[in-house]
Amino acid sequence: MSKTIIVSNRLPLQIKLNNDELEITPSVGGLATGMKSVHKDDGGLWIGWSGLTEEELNESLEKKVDKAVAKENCASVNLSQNDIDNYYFGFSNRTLWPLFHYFMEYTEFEKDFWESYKRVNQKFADVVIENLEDGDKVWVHDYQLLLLPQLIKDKRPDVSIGFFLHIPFPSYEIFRTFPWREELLTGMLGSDLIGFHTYDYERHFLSSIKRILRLDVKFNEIIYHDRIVKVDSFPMGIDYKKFHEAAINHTELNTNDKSELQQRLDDHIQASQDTKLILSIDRLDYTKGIPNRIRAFEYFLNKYPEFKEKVRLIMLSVPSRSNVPQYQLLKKETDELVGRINGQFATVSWTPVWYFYRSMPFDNLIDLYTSSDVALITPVRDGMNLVAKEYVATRTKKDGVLILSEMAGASKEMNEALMINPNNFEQIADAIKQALEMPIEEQISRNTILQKRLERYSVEKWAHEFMKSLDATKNLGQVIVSE
Ligand code: GDG
Repeated sequence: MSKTIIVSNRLPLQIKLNNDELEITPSVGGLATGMKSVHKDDGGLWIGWSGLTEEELNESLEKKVDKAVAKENCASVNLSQNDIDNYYFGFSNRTLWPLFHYFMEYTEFEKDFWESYKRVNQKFADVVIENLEDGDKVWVHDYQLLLLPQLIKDKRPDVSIGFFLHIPFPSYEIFRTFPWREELLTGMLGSDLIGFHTYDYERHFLSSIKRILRLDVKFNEIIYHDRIVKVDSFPMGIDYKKFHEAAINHTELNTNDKSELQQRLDDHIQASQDTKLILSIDRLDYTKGIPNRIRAFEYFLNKYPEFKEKVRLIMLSVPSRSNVPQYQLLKKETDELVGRINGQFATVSWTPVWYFYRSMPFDNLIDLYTSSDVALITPVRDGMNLVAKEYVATRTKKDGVLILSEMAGASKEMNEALMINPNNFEQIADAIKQALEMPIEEQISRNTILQKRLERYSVEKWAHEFMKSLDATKNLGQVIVSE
């Protein structure tokens, strides 16, 4: 029976090494959930890095890892510490990530990073090819593996290959600065279907294809050698049911079953019924607009002083890529800004910003989503932003207001949110005021529409639509042959 091979940088598993014993737990992230029907229910295989470097594994441990991941329908690609430093922290996170998010000043064009990226993409290709059987399809994920589709296609032209980019594709003017731009584009063109979150990213990609490779593009189809490569947008959804049901169960908890965090949040709500909570959750990443958010909140408190002691910003910032220098600088800047605003405005009974620098278990995430009156999401660039969708999904009474940056891919599908430009503090301050004063009927009417849309376009539906479209590309190839 033919299967689908999913390929991503990391396997959907957390693997820990404990005195030569392996502890394996499945990841519960959005991608893993969305791909479940393609992966496990369909007899598929997931290929990726296990999270343990070659240096951490001796021969017998490597065999143990292979055996353990095989049980989860996975196969691992072995990477060395040098690969991780250069391909992952280097080329992926210091070149592609900043460039594709329009942070030119952070982008490093390092030949060594690029060479490592090519080598590691080849390592992935070898494992994919080793596991391919006739009739299999391949779905490659994200910016760490842009060269992989062509590496597979070269060896197995018969195989259908889909590629999905989870981050923005930048405009031609940005992309053209990239020294190895032709190689990157032709790497992607090994796919039969290339998917993006939004139509804008698709448009930017096609423009680079036309202007850099000078290829013919008809609507959303690229004529490439004797093949057609289809390009389309597939906005990724969330596991709506999981978030919505967790929120329903959460409201039914007895006091004794509540988390410590929830008890603190309840205390806060009880202490002053008219004090509101504004929430933000993101990885500590310079694309997420964290300093902008804090500065805009400070601006809001200065512009509308009547809200002092009546509102609190809860910021959950999850540590991320902390060995990359820009992330260390951002951490410092965030600490200082939070310190400044708390120092300036706090009273004996009120701290304006509650700041958590850590990741939290899923239940605490639900505590935060369900207790907050407003979600303030201000990325300066973001492929999609699933947090915006998760917040809305947990509003079981349909109250709550989402303030969303127009620079997030999610803004294209969430028109009922209060939309802001993350660089316009005046506008953010006014949106915060509007959100805090929004009549409950208006909140319900906005969230009703948003929830319906999120429920319909869940992450399972997203994966299904992508696979359906990939299957349909098989017929496109025949059109060319018969012309
Ligand atoms: C990339 C793109 C695109 C966060 N903190 C905790 C936690 N989370 C979960 C959230 C959410 C996910 O992590 C974050 O997803 P985002 O979409 O917001 O952002 P990125 O990590 O940057 O993801 C992005 C996405 O890929 C998908 O294509 O939307 O644009 O940058 O699901 O709930 N989960 C737990 N504890 C935390 O502390 N358990």
